[in-house]
Amino acid sequence: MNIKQVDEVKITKYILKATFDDWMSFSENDVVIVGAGPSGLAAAYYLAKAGLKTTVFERRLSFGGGIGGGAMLFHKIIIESPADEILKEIGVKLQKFEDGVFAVDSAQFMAKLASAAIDAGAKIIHGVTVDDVIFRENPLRVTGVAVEWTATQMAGLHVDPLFISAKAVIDATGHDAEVISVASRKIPELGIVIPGEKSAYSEMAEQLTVEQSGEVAPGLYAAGMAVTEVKALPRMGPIFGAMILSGKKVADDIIEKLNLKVRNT
Ligand code: 48F
Repeated sequence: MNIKQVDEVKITKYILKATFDDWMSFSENDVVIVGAGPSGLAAAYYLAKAGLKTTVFERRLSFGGGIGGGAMLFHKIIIESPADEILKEIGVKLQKFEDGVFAVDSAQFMAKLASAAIDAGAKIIHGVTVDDVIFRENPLRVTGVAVEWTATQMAGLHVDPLFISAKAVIDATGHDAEVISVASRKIPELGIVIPGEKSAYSEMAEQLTVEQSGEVAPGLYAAGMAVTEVKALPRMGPIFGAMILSGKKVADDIIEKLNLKVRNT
């Protein structure tokens, strides 16, 4: 077998060219999603499938957020209907316990969900932290995010970020609702109040989290556990149906809004 010979400098040049082609493209987006956990990946899957230019920025060098840790590091989590339909669609194996309640393997769940989002056309960038938003007045709205290398932040270096535009920004950062928090603090005119999530009450939390997922200020949306933080909802623990359905609900809201805008212009 003859392996193609590529010298080191060519490797460097090809990586830089391919990377900067991508960064040039995704500096402007239909939707930016912050966080590649279950809600962010589900939103990315449906938005990309609808043909919207979708970029996900993920702080860590992996996918899945809280999926990977399973339940107290046990490698299974619970899914309830109707989210099982989505999992079937993307090829996740379900172990049925009772009507509408299933256990899934956390590794397969996060791999299949990430792969479904990427195959649908979403771009996922690892190792990048969103630490602020961009906004415009008249009318007041969030119009994008500020991004920084996670490594730069961890090193505590004083480095200015780059800015990325989006018609819609989704906070899918989990319990801390990091993007909505920074927007509420730095742009008080948005009128966002963050009461914080309540203790566990799973059956109520699942329903309310999905229902209350959506726009929290013009251009800024909450999905997943960020919703419980912003809407003072209870937590639910290692049951993940609402995370997937929350991502889908936010994607559907954005698709409808952006399509309406196109029709009206
Ligand atoms: O925490 P996470 O999994 O959020 P989620 O989609 O799902 C929550 C569940 O995993 C679980 C639960 C369900 O019952 O309670 O906790 O709401 O994923 C959030 C992702 O966002 C990344 C973080 O590394 C994780 O992968 N993230 C957080 N803040 C930032 C970020 C940030 N500022 N910039 C980029 N990525």
